[in-house]
Amino acid sequence: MEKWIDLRSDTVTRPTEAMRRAMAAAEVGDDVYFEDPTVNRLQEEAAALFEKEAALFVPSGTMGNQICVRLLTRPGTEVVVEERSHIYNYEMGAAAMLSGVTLRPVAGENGRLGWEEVRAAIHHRAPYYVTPTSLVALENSHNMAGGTVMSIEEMRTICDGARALGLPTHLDGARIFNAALALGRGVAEIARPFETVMFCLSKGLGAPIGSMIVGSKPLIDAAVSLRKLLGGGMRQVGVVAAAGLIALRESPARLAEDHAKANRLASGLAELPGIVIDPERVETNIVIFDLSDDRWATDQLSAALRSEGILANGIGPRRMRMVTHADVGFPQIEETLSTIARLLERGPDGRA
Ligand code: TLP
Repeated sequence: MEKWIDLRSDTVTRPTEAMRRAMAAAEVGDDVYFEDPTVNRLQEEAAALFEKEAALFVPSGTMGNQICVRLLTRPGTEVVVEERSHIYNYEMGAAAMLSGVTLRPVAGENGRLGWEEVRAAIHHRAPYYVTPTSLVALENSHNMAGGTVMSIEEMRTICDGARALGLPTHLDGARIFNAALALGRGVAEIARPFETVMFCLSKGLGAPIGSMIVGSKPLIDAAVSLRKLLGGGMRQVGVVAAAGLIALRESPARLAEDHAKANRLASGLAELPGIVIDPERVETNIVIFDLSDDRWATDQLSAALRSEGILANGIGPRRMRMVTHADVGFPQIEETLSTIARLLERGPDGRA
């Protein structure tokens, strides 16, 4: 039993017993010489599953995204992104530092972009003094929009439109398996129109560390050098990849449970006075809600929950995010709901 009910993110999961056993027994070699058999197997399986020519194991989603941005852009150009995307908000301005590009944020509807908005943000054959666009990057599922999912058709329309203008596309698919489940489609179909896709083994899939990028052989060959440049050449990293292999093979099958827990959490929250959430908008494992009771700010509710053994972060003065995952069960979801109900009734200063 976990001591905490930790709903801060699906990144907090501990490796399963099967993962720990596989890590202990992993066959390893020096991956900088491409000699780690476990890493090689993980990369081959990921490429096959995504129906791309090649895949590369990277330490984090951030590094994976940034390698792809660097691969597909040139300095002095612009990348079109959604305004609440991870690449834009949570990667420390890395695109500017590492690739010399600026980011052009476009407001989506619940994180979903349409080709019209994207097209309007693209500088194509613009006068010479306008920053040219070099890349369009999407995010699916969309984390900060509440785990929302763009349809295959929406993504394909954007990718086709971009390609017709000579532009490549990248998908931040940190939670692509959650998106695939919500869409009832395979990850390969989602990945098809994109030049590169990054996905995380260390979120809902439950591996302790690691992400993958997939794409064509020439792009992934170039990505190997960029990973080294960024300090991501990892030697006997088969000990980590072994857990990643289990995550890739076994974890997608249990994500439906995470979505069901998020659903239950959202519908329970919707019944509480002082909380605003539309449970219909919860499509995957992320639940975002607002506090309408002005006695409460998110930092107060976070602190009060922490003292009850529940961890959840604010993502704005009155907005909170809770993420379901393998280490939080249905009973803990019920406990979270009853604790929030009790706290809200009592008020932040302990008085009703
Ligand atoms: N997201 C983390 C935080 O950084 C916000 C989380 O707890 O959700 N793309 C997306 C869509 C992500 O949500 C994240 C991590 C990343 C990329 C970066 O992955 P890591 O943390 O492995 O660098």
